[in-house]
Amino acid sequence: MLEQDIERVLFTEEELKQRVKEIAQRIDADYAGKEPLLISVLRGSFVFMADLVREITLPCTVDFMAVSSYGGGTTSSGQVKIVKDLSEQIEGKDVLVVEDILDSGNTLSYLLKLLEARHPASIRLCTLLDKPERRTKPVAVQYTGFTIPDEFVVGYGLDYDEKYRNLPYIGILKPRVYGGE
Ligand code: PRP
Ligand code: 7HP
Repeated sequence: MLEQDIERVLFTEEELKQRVKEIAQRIDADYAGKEPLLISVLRGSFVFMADLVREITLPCTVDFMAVSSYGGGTTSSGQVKIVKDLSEQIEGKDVLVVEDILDSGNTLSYLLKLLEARHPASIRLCTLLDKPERRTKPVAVQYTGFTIPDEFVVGYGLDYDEKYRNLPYIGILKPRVYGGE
């Protein structure tokens, strides 16, 4: 069972639902009269994206990009790989990048630069979780769900070694699972 590897629940399903709704309301207000393109950074953000987009009432479109920098471990390798690029052009569009977690900033500083070079009308970042203590590269973020301490978390799309993404809540993983104390 996945449950036995969880040290403690950080955010319950209900707390996540409530926060996602609040973020969607801000997005609705900020993008009124516009038609934002939401870009989900796979794989981790697929659950958050699916919930967020259903709380947004504005007309919007979605696209997906897959990047990887963690390999199988709990720290970024520093090397960002584009595994799948967008299906559509973003030039002239109001782009909102949707992520599950901002940690070292390595992935997003790379990705935002890459997307800016394609000349969107605007680009903003929405992350469900932010771990500011771990930041090594500065990243400007406009929408944050929760600021969390430096603990390795899983669930609601977030993985360790590709597992735990299907937990409906976010929990701290027991360090023994990844060879910690
Ligand atoms: C996770 C997460 C972010 C990145 C954040 O992706 O989805 O993209 O790490 O970490 P950083 O700020 O230290 O770069 P991961 O590489 O684990 O891939 P995944 O989305 O497939 O889980
Ligand atoms: C990436 C990542 N993936 C899952 N849980 C965390 O705490 C993470 N930080 N960075």
